[in-house]
Amino acid sequence: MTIFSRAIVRPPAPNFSEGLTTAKLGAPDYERVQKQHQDYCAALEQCGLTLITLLADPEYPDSTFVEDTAVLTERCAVLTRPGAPSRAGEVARIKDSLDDLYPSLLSIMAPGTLDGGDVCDLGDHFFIGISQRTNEAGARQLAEWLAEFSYTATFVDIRGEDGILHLKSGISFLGGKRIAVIDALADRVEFHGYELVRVPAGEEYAANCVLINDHVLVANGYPSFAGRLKKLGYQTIALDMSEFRKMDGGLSCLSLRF
Ligand code: CIR
Repeated sequence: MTIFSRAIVRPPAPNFSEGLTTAKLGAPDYERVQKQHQDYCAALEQCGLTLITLLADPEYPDSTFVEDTAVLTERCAVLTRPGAPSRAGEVARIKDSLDDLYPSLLSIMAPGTLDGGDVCDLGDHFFIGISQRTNEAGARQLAEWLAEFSYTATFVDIRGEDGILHLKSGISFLGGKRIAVIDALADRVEFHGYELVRVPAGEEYAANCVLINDHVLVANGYPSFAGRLKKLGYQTIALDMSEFRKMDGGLSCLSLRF
């Protein structure tokens, strides 16, 4: 299992509420979102990670969702090419931080688009979502880069799924052959051979959880799913995500773990 030691995070900027969203949950409160981000960072530290904290970047209101800008693995790092035009410039900003950490950075090139939220890393294998943000060319390019480093990949087309922005809005890796999955994706052939932990109906948002070393970060307020994880022996850390959710964000998108 991958052991993570560090994470990159970027606090939300004062104009966080100007980012993209489809959720009709009202505008996020800036003080609350700052507090939720601080709690998130504290949880990452509790998992044993050392944080690299970037400066808030008001030029890109969605830039706190750093996960979408890069795919970091043990053997390579790939800069993405986000599917939302308003987020394209975030990649050059994250590149500055990654240049020091990875000797050679790979890139997704036009016409490919790819958001890190569509990339589910299972160790030696990856699921790559084809979504509103990640197109087939982007998914193919990433799979080709990964293959050069002896990783395998499977595509999961989620374009027909309502209510999930990215693949990892609907699935999460839980170690070994185990993945958390929402009902809408549970019958996909791509997941045959995996042990599925079903996310109960009504708790779909909780599917975006994050396994980090000995802990799993889960969104607060989804008791059935949290109970299932505890029963399976996971140590969970529940975090209030209300303000990020208003901007379609989940737990995984707030950090790049490596
Ligand atoms: C966006 O629409 O791009 C942001 N408001 C939310 C991105 C969430 N990222 C993720 O789930 N990986």
